[in-house]
Amino acid sequence: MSRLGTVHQVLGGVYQIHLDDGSLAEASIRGRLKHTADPEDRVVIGDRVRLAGPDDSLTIEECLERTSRLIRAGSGGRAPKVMAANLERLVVVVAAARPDPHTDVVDRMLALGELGGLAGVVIINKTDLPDTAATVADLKELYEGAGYPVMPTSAEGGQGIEALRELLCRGSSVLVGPSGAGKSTLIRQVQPGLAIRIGEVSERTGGGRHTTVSSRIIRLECGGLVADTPGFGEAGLWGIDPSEVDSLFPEMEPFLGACHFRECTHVHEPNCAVKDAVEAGRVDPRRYRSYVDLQAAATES
Ligand SMILES: Nc1nc2c(ncn2[C@@H]2O[C@H](COP(=O)(O)OP(=O)(O)OP(=O)(O)O)[C@@H](O)[C@H]2O)c(=O)[nH]1
Ligand SMILES: [Mg+2]
Ligand SMILES: [Zn+2]
Repeated sequence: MSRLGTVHQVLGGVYQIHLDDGSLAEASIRGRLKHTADPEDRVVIGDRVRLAGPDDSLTIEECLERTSRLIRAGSGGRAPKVMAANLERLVVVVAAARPDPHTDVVDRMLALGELGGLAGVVIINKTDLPDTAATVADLKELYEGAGYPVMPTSAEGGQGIEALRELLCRGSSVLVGPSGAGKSTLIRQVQPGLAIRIGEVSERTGGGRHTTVSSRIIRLECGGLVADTPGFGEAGLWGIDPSEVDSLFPEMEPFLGACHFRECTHVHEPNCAVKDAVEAGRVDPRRYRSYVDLQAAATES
């Protein structure tokens, strides 16, 4: 008899499963699924799986079709990495300072979410730190202008934690963002007492120390599912055609049909509606720059 469950954590080849009957179990995986080269076939957190075998030695027999996926391209020739499956929302966490936010990194993460079918939200954390008001206002304007909800938070001062709790208690979310931005700390603010490791920020670099080393899904007492992931900086797009990159930038959408050339890449063509929109201040030049970078990366790969 087969049973269904959801993968909540993968550690050293052991899969922690929340079975649909409410119980927890560990499972191993069949060789065929383990050695697959296609990232679409690698079993990751969030995956719905069919299991077989006795309770004390369950095996994952099959991975069901995904409703969303977070896949980033491998850097330096490494294989693409699936980070999470079937989650509804991508919450990009950056710090207003320590570490300083980089909009190109945020843009790439949001694009990964768009590509995988997750709804993007931007959290600007550490608003308690001195001299960050201008940065917070700037990022808020930038990402609200692009169509994303933006929530300033402070795990220290409590700002925005109630709103974040409301967000995370609904449906399922995956938190991504640079190491040290405060992803794990925020989850613990939402549910105090949760056993979750928090790191320090390096005095020297202002960056984090990669405290969270493996992704896992936490079921909050309020019912929400939240995946905490290790911080990562580079996040290339995987498996996208260069001509589709513009569809990952929601604020460009209104202009996409209006370029002179039907196959316009919005980079070097004349009479480009997207470039006109940038000129007219309707698309932020930083977002456009990120678009150009991702477009070029997709063309190379
Ligand atoms: N001042 C301030 N510090 C914070 C805030 N949130 C988190 N921190 C601190 O930032 C450091 C890093 O927090 P973590 O929660 O470990 O960061 P992370 O994003 O999970 O990092 P990785 O697991 O390495 O990806 C810790 O020292 C936290 O106490 C905040 O709102 N304000
Ligand atoms: Mg962490
Ligand atoms: Zn164009």
